Amino acid sequence: MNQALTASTVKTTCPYCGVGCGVLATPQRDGSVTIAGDPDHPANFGRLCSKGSALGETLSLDGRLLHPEIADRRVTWDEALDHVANGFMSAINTFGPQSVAIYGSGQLLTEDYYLANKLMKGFIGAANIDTNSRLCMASSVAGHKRAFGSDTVPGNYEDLEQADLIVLVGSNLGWCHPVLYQRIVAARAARPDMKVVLIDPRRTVSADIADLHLPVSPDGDSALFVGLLAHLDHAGVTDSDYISAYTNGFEAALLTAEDWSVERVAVATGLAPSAITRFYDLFARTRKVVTVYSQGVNQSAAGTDKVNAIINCHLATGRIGRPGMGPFSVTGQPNAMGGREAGGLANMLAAHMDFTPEAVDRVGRFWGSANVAQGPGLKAVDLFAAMARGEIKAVWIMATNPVDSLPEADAIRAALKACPLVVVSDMNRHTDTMDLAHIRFPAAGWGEKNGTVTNSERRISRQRPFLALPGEARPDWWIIREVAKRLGHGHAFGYESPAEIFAEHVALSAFENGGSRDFDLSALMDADYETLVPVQWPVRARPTARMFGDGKFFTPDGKARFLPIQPPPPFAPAPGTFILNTGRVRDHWHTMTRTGKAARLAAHLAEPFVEIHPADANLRGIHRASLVRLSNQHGTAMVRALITDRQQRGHLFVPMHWTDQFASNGRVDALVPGKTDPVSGQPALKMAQVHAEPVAVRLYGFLVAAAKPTLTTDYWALAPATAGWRAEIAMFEEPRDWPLFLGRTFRIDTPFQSIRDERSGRRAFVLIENGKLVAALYTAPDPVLVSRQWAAGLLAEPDLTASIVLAGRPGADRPDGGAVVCACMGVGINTIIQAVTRNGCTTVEAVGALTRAGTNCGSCRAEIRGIVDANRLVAAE
Ligand SMILES: Nc1nc2c(c(=O)[nH]1)N[C@H]1C(S)=C(S)[C@@H](COP(=O)(O)OP(=O)(O)OC[C@H]3O[C@@H](n4cnc5c(=O)[nH]c(N)nc54)[C@H](O)[C@@H]3O)O[C@H]1N2
Ligand SMILES: Nc1nc2c(c(=O)[nH]1)N[C@H]1C(S)=C(S)[C@@H](COP(=O)(O)OP(=O)(O)OC[C@H]3O[C@@H](n4cnc5c(=O)[nH]c(N)nc54)[C@H](O)[C@@H]3O)O[C@H]1N2
Ligand code: SF4
Ligand SMILES: [Mo]
Repeated sequence: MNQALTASTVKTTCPYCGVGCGVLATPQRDGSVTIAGDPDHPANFGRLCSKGSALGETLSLDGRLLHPEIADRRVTWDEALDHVANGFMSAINTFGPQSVAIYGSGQLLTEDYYLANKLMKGFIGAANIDTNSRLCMASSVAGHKRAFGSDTVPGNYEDLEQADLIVLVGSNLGWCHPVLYQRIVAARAARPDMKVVLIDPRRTVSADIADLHLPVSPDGDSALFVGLLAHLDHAGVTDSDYISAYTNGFEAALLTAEDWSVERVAVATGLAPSAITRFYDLFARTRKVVTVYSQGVNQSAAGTDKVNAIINCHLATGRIGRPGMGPFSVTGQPNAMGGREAGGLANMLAAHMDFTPEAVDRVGRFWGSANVAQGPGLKAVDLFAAMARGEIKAVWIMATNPVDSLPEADAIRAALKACPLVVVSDMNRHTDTMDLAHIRFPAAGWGEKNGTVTNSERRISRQRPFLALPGEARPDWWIIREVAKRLGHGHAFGYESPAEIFAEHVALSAFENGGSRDFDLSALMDADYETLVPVQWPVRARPTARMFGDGKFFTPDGKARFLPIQPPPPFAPAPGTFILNTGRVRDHWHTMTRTGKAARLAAHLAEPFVEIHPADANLRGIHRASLVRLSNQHGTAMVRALITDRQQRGHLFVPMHWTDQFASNGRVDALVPGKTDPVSGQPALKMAQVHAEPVAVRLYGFLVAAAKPTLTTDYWALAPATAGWRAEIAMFEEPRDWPLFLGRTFRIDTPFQSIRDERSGRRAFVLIENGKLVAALYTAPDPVLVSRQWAAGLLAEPDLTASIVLAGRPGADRPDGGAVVCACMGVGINTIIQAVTRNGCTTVEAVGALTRAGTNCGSCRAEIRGIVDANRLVAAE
């Protein structure tokens, strides 16, 4: 158990999404930590979503790396640090500074980022430091810079509440930025005239608040917004005063847009002309419009163009920098924004400065280094390609898991295997990337580390520690400092605390700035780090809630730029293949290193799946809950079929979360090609082409076990249960020797009790010791029908008998709640359906009053509404 650092409540920030909610963490006597939303934090005002609420359940030391390792051997910090410094030094001496690289993450704190960047760009003298934000925010950064001359998000969260129209483009806000979504839901309840349009090929839960859902073809967004620009011009709602006073390039942008009639847009987007016109009219007649966009925009081979196509429409109408209006790129990770500030991207220098000769000189003088990198380094995808070619001799990966999250993930794995020196700093001993490391640094995690993060609305908040550093774990900034010292740069890395690093970051932002750069923290020069309250940048003498309200931009002539956008031709997949789209689910975070520890989060969606349209499934012989093999020239994956008309025909959706730690073959990035946006270098993670075919399974199975099982079946997916583990399995052949199979899987010699139904071929095996369930396995030739929640719950029950467990379903006295919908209150789908069909609930509120579902964080309310709607119809029939 983790040691508490304090007994009192600590104000900190959630380590998940870019909403950046304030969290109150209170360590308890029993070693647990109570988590609550911070009512004073301006991002969430006390709200938390399901992931934030479950943070206390992710803090165990299970699976943590607690000491440094070289080649799987425990070593002292000195040995590990010396080894890394020597390895980097020898690569630099032999092959030059371009032969080494750092690959970081938006989950590093600003202070960590600042030091990693200073070491690489300032003192090693090459710019090969890039970050997973390349997979996330790079197209927004590039689009902002093309339009504004700086990487600036103009608006803030209040704009979302004040807007009369919110356009969500490629954003599943309901699941990915749940508290922001809740703020919109609340604003819309208060002002029912507020409209929401959702632009997403899938009908996601976010459609719940949408007045209009436009199921756009993949990458049809540019055409849609180019057509909108033309429409705004025809409708006479462009703001010519604004355009002439504050912008350049309107004529050229309009010239390219003019050919894009609604009919042409309809062809390029797959949307009905009437739906397009409805959207265009709504946009044209509403002044207060915020366009929120995320990975459906950024993660595309035309991502930067999509960003500028959106910004063009806001500039053309002067709807930017004022209350309730503007383009709003929401950030993904807790410190995606902070990384951009510190220079974590290979094409940025530091503090929002580019590699201009003046900036290189300025930063060199500030850092006291004559060796500052002169130009950009390798962007993530190129960096790993260079590694595959043998050009990168040493790499240091921090707080990211590229073996799972970069495209062509199998090739990434191969590149790392071939790299002479792979250093990984992570909290966990086993991740798919950690498993390839030559040297492992045990990093401090959330609750232990100390520093700052910046959220989507440019608000800097403190992450504060409330737990002691476990074992020999150290914060990332400390590890970087120690390596920097050993590389001979001790004079420039003498920091004793994150506060000192932050102070230098503040000073650099202000250094020779004088209003010439957007990123400016000058008013924080004398701020007390310990008591720093959440504050939005720029932090100058005068507070600035929004940027560009005065029409001044950071381009050389101070004017914003329109970009002429040429939409790409529609994507036509090869005959017989599907377009594979990827993304997130509500209760998991990325590669599940944290959320994969919480049973109640795992209970929402417990295995990797593919969403497929019913007609496509039918055509391919893919049955409900059967297994599907996805394949293309890059790799394969095996996942569960989730047949749903939320998905368009010809499209598939697979979540990005499952790794080799949690499933036999669920890494979706093994299938995604490494194609990138030419401007931003961001990979097109939302578009792969795959074959999908049913898997011939002999036996399906579901198991629960008190101890972690060893899974070797052809398919498996493991998840935590409240008092043990649960797993889905499937086999292409029946085991010849069941006792041997059970013994291997559960590492138990004791014989199991079993039953077999000859007619259906169903079997159940169970082992109970002293009334407690040790393990149970249910198998069947078809997907197993056992209630997962019930069976997983048995692990926590006393006084069990084999017959109860073997029955495979709860007795009549114990209704089966079904798959969990409300993670906070643990309410399952069956309970909600019953509330509708038996108890006559017709609203989410009524269901909440009866079952408590949806009454805590509210993240599941859209799903509850879906269930209510579907079953009200059934009930009425
Ligand atoms: N629960 C949860 N929340 C998270 C995260 C998490 O792992 N789990 N991660 C965080 C991070 S780092 C990020 S970056 C954000 C991402 O947040 P989002 O971008 O909202 O999430 P995604 O699911 O990646 O993708 C959003 C949507 O883009 C759609 N899309 C795909 N192609 C296109 C297209 O061509 N056009 C349009 N218009 N839409 C398209 C997809 O169907 C998908 O619904 O979420 C953050 N929040
Ligand atoms: N197909 C597809 N691929 C995608 C995406 C997609 O939508 N589709 N989304 C992309 C996006 S937007 C993102 S942001 C990436 C995310 O992908 P990753 O960054 O690879 O995912 P994480 O699971 O967040 O990895 C973070 C790692 O850092 C560790 N960690 C956490 N905190 C700390 C810390 O403080 N210090 C250190 N040293 N380690 C820490 C965790 O244990 C974990 O192993 O995935 C990208 N990949
Ligand atoms: S919305 Fe949820 S995941 Fe995002 S910061 Fe807030 S509590 Fe954390
Ligand atoms: Mo992200």
